[in-house]
Amino acid sequence: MILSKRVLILGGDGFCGWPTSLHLSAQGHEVHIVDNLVRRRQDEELGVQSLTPIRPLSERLKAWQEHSGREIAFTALDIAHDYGQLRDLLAQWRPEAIVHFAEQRSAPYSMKSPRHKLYTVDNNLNATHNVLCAMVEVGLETDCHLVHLGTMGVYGYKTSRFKLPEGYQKIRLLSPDGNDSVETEILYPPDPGSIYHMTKTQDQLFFYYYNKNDGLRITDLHQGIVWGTETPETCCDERLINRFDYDGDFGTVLNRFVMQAAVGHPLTVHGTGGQTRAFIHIRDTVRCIELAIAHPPAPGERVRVFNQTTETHRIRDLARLIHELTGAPIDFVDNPRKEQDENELKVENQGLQNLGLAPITLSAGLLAEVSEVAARYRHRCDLTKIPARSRWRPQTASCPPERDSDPVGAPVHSERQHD
Ligand code: NAD
Ligand code: USQ
Repeated sequence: MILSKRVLILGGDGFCGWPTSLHLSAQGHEVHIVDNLVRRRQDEELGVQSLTPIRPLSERLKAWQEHSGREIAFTALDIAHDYGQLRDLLAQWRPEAIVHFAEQRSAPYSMKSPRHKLYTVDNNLNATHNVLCAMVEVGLETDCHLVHLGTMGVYGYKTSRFKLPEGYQKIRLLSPDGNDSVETEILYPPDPGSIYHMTKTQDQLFFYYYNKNDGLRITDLHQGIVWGTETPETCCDERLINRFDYDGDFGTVLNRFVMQAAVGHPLTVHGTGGQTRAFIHIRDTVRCIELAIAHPPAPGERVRVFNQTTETHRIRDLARLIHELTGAPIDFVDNPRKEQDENELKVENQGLQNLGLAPITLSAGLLAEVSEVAARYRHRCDLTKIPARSRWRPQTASCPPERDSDPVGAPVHSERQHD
């Protein structure tokens, strides 16, 4: 039997947050979404829309109530800048679990221009720190559990002889003369590959500090690339449909390949496609969050880290698979990113499985499901938005800089409330 909890979902209007909110509500939890809807404004900034027709949040919530009889509350607030409102909400509602999705999550978006770098750092670091600081200010050290969505990218993508551990690395410290040594465990050395990924490595230090100093109970989920789009809850009414990002900034690789095949666009493999990455299906994302909430770390326990990923794949192998299934041609394009052309990746991921996760892995049936959604809405695709134009290396004359616009149509440094 599920023990019902009050769960605050920060970023509950997003790609992972929306299906998670519905899933937890369906499980009997009392769910309250906080979101400043910046992701919808980023679509406007980029001149693109989710492939699927996502409804305004108020309509989504009404549809869920009609469908399930369950209510999800919503507070519009910028957790990176409206500290006072966030603190007051925590004080009044006293969540037993907080799920923190509310960060700028695209690596290409974070590298578009200096202003996008500033925005990503300002938004993500202040968002995470405000949550932690507010939890302490209102006395949620032991009664509440923070579940954060981190990324596999904190470890970097260098080939290692060993499996990536779940967060911590055993090391042996040598005395300067080499005659003495002591064994200890440290956070795995961070190696971010973009400004976005760097913010997630900084989040880890915030968690380490607030856990050590204030005893906050925290789970950091290092999630791989999420693919798929629908969960049992989002597909039961078109008004509940999840977003499907396909553009060069927010679209992620596997969903992009599937939709590219559906709209007749060549599959855009960056470089040799020898990059190996970690993946998880959206239905497993929501299940992992459910499991993390059900199993909080004990009071006094260090930050718990799980690798929230079920499988690894090389990008060109995924392209070949989609090619075999659909006949779509493969285009090996210049890689706009600075990343290793080829890497191996072995990942420890037993933690969530030990809590009960039965992984969903890549299959033709699941790909067909994504393909069916992509085909249904292909008339909404703007083909000009497919190429990835955000570049990691300095611009050259043949590659004009992207528009250095204000990322969200508001001052990057908006005034903070420190009351
Ligand atoms: P998303 O952009 O679709 O959703 C994020 C949500 O947070 C949006 O609704 C946005 O409006 C909101 N938000 C952002 N900043 C906010 C702020 N300051 N105040 C209030 N709301 C704010 O992203 P997603 O794909 O759902 O990812 C959610 C989390 O999971 C992110 O932290 C991301 O780093 C992590 N993650 C995602 C993936 C993936 O493949 N999508 C993989 C690994 C980890
Ligand atoms: N790639 C292509 N072709 C494309 C798009 C991407 O070859 O059309 C390549 C990229 O160069 C990269 C890999 O595919 O090597 C993955 O790119 P991605 O855009 O799918 O994923 P990434 O930028 O790593 O970010 C996504 C999410 C992010 C999350 C991360 C998990 O946007 O929020 O943290 O996946 S991880 O990759 O494990 O760090």
